Amino acid sequence: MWINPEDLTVTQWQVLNEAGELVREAPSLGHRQLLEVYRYMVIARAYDERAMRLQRQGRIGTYAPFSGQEAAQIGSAYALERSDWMFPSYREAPALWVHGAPLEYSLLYTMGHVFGARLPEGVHAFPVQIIIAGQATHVMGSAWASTYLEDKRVSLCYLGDGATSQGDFHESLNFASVLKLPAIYFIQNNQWAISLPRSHQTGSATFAQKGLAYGIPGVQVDGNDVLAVYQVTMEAVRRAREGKGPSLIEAVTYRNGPHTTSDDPNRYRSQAEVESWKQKDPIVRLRRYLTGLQIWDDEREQALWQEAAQVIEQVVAKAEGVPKGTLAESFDYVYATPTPRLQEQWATLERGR
Ligand SMILES: Cc1ncc(C[n+]2csc(CCOP(=O)(O)OP(=O)(O)O)c2C)c(N)n1
Ligand SMILES: [Mg+2]
Repeated sequence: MWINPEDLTVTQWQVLNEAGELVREAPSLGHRQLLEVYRYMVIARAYDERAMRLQRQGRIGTYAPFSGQEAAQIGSAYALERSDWMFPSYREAPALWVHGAPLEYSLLYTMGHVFGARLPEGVHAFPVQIIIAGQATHVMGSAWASTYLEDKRVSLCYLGDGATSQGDFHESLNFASVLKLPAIYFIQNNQWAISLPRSHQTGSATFAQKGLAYGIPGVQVDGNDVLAVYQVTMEAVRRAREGKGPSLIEAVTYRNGPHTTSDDPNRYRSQAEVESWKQKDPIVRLRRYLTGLQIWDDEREQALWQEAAQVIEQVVAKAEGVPKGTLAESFDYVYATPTPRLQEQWATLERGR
């Protein structure tokens, strides 16, 4: 008579095990695409390491590192068409990059430059969302617009484990299900919401099942397995494009670094935990697979990291070459006509000079 959560079994989807061996059939990606995905992952890691150092040198502002989450982000973004819409949070530089946003925009963003939040024309992504789960409502609105316009676009938003406790998330799921919208809720369960562990975040056994009460299918995927992430996201994209409604994906992964550069994770998590996740590193796993396919070796690995360093050097030079913004600029692009409150704030600022 009772519907019991214990009766639900969720099996984590995996394609590549930690040794980089196939545990089931691989998605249909050719060698060229596999190498492209690996290149994205390595350059993203190099970017992250460099950005951490730039912050310590005072060259960028507060930074939210993503190291450890490359497979979750790149595997999912790779499944989208460039014409689809992406709604990122503050940790998604790699996903944005795969979706066509030049990396220097992410750096500009952390420098507090307004243009960091204003992506080039033709990049179908919204600005970084800092308000936890705010983008869940946007993804729903965007997917609704696509239904209305019949443009066959899919809208995907990235959310953290913490975001699933916000009302916006639940309201959005309900709308998306009732209206059968082409929306994808991609949850990166990186085990922590700042210092709050996953165990304190929810009483649900998984985040994958969060959509069920709303009538939304869900899947839990090994978020450090880029092939598995790509495969399940492709499935969600197909469903959305065929008009079958929204999907929810939980990618189980780990944030290797601090929440942001102003956080000290040693105060709330053990070194043993961090070490255990290093064994599951998404980059190492794909490298092992590529090596097994005999399309990768040490020489290529070295060359790729050298290329990554050069790419990042150019990204830094481009971002630092953009003239510093003015404070006045932060009032632009908010409303076409400034509201009385904005005018008041501006006047206060002027008086304080
Ligand atoms: C509405 C709202 N409440 C609180 C915060 C402060 N805050 C910033 S990040 C964060 C934790 C989010 O954790 P999670 O959703 O797991 O994402 P992660 O940072 O792990 O990627 C919180 C509470 C915020 N930005 N917005
Ligand atoms: Mg989290």
